[in-house]
Amino acid sequence: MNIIKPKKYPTLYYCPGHLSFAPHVVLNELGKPFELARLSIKAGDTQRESFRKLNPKGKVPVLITENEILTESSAILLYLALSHPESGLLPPTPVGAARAIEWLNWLSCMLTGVIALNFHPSRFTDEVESFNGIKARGRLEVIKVFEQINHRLAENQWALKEGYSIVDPVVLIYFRWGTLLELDMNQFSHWAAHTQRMLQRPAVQKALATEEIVIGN
Ligand SMILES: N[C@@H](CCC(=O)N[C@@H](CS)C(=O)NCC(=O)O)C(=O)O
Repeated sequence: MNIIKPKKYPTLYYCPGHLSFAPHVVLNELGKPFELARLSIKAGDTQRESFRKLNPKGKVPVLITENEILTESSAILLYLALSHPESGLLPPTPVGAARAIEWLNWLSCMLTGVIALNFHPSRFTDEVESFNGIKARGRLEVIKVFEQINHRLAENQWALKEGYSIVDPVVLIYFRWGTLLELDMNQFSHWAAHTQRMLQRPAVQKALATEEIVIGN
């Protein structure tokens, strides 16, 4: 694959099961043509020089539009929603939009925090013998945050009271990571119900099939 020059716009660079899943779902929801470029983090694709020319941070998602290279899941999601206001994927009120950012910011900070403690203890210490302690602590911290997510999802059908939005696919991918951490995700009953609602959506089903991943314990 020629990483630098996509054939069509927009093109989403993604790795199956990662945060790029959220903009992938949103692109499906919009129902307009787009291209996907699949990368493997495991195989080192995100650290290759060619990819780092697109995103020096070496992370997915990246969205290439005709004029821009966008990085950061929250920015990409916001761009997609704002450029398709008819989709209703972002509430039109200042407070509604702020609530969306509140969620997105919170969730994406988790990646470098409690989630990384579990999946990447080497980012926090060079002492291999400390890895298990960091992971164990990280697990407790994840559970605390997951309880808060569950609590917030008790209030409405979707993350925002206005309805389904760009936030919900991000919430879904964190649910999957909970299952990968072998947490019993059914303990988070409101979140588990949210996941079931998400799984009914054709855009989600299509993204899961394309990425060849499943969600659930
Ligand atoms: N803050 C970024 C985080 C993106 C991120 O951490 N992506 C991970 C996958 S979930 C990644 O691409 N990792 C590749 C690597 O570290 O080589 C965002 O919200 O988009």
